[in-house]
Amino acid sequence: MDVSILRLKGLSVVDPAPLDKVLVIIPTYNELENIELITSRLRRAVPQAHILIADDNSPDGTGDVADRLAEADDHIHVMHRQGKQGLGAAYIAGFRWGLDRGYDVLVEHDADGSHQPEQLPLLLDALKHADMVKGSRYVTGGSVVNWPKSRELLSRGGSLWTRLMLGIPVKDITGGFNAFRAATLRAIVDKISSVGYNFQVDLTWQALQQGFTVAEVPIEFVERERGESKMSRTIVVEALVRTTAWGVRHRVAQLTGLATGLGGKVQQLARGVTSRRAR
Ligand SMILES: Nc1nc2c(ncn2[C@@H]2O[C@H](COP(=O)(O)OP(=O)(O)OP(=O)(O)O)[C@@H](O)[C@H]2O)c(=O)[nH]1
Ligand SMILES: [Mg+2]
Repeated sequence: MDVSILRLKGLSVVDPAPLDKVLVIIPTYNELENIELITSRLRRAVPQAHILIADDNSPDGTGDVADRLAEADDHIHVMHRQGKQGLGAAYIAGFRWGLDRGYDVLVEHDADGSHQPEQLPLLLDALKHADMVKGSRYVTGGSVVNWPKSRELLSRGGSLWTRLMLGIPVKDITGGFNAFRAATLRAIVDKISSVGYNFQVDLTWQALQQGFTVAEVPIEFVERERGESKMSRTIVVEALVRTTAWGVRHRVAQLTGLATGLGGKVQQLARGVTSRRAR
C-alpha cells in the first residue's frame, strides 16, 4: 500500500454531495501486457471503486482479457467500441456511461502504469475540497520517473505555453490522471471537442470557465514499461493549435472588455506527500 499524507488545512468542503460511488475509467488500445496488472493494482488500492475499461477494439485482444476480468469481478465493466477513435472519445463515452449509472466520482486513469493506482486515494481525498482534482507532475512533491529529457521538455513546454496562452495558474494542465465530481463533468462534458492530448487541457479549461475549483495534487508519474505509446505528432499539433486559438480568443475578449472572467479557482496542494510504489 502506498502511504500518502496530504494536509488540507484551511480548505473548505465545496459541496456536500456524496463521493462514495467511484468509477475509474481506463481507455485501452493494445494494452494486453498492462491491463491485468493495472486493474488488480486498482482493485487493491481502492477496493470500493468500480472500473470501466473502454477498449477501441484493440487488435492485440485487450478487449477479450477485459471481458474475462469483468466476468470474474463485478466491480469491473467493459465498453467495447468499434475502432480506434482517440483517447478523448473513449473517455467521453466512459463519462456518459458513468453519469447515466449514478456514479458520484469519475476518474481518468491510463492503462500503462504511468498513473499509479496507489496514489488515487490522494486524489479522492482532495476531491472533498474541490470540483476537479488533477494529479500533477509539476507541483512541489510531484515527479516524473524514466522520461527522456526530450519528452519532459515537450511536456513542460506544452504546459507552460498553455498556461501563458490561457492565463491560468495550472502547473500540469496536460496531465491525464484526473478525478471529477459528477456535477462538474455533467456541466462540461458536452463542451469538450478535443480528441488527443489536448483533451486534458480542454477538460480543465472548461471546468475553470464554468467556475469550478480545480486542485492539483502531486503525483509520481512513471514512464510506461510495456506496450507502445500512442503519442503522435498530430496529437501535439492539435494541442498547440487549439490552445493558441483559445488563448488568442481569450486575450482579445479581455482587451475588448468582453471577457467574463474565469470564475474558477486553482489550488495547488503541494505539501507533505510521500509515496511508495507497489508493483
Ligand atoms: N480506447 C482508446 N484508448 C486509447 C487510445 N489511444 C490511447 N489510448 C489509451 O490511453 C492511455 C494513454 O495512452 P498512451 O499511449 O500511454 O499515451 P501517452 O500516455 O500520451 O503517451 P506515453 O506517455 O508515451 O505513454 C492508454 O491507456 C492507452 O491505451 C484510443 O484511440 N482509444
Ligand atoms: Mg502513457
